[in-house]
Amino acid sequence: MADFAGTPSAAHRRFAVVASRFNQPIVEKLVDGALDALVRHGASADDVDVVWVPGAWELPAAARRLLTTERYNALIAVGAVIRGDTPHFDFVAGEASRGLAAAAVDFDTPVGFGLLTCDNDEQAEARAGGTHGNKGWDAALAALEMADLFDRLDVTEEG
Ligand code: INI
Repeated sequence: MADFAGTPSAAHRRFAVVASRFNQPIVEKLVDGALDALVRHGASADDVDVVWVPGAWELPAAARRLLTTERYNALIAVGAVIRGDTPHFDFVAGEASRGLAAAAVDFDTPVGFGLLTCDNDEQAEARAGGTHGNKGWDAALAALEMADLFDRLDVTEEG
């Protein structure tokens, strides 16, 4: 029986953080968290790009555009969708989530999911470096582990 698991290592790998500007103060903290995770696991600044889009709705299209370049071992998507008085939240959060999942599967490349979908600002602050951690950091860690796992599985396929 073979057992496979990735270990988070950024060395000799390239990453892009794709971030949505809507609710920018919160999203900047998610970007900082993601970059901190990448650097702490061995990424060099030259191997990480940060790409900004207007809102979470635009994250999937940007992710797909980045993945077509084949420059990256993984992406980390970060953003913040905060519920308002209309059903708008459900459309933006739902399509952004679905689109990011589809991009990862369609391009066979990990996409860390650091998109906050919250009822209010307090919930978002708590998850952007507050009492519930930093979901940008968590998403980057998952992307690091998955990038390493995919490389290990590639070697197995070739062998
Ligand atoms: N985009 C977000 O990233 N978060 C939100 O909370 C949000 N709200 O509430 O509307 C939001 N809307 C903008 C949307 O993502 C698009 O940028 C816009 O519709 C233009 O295409």
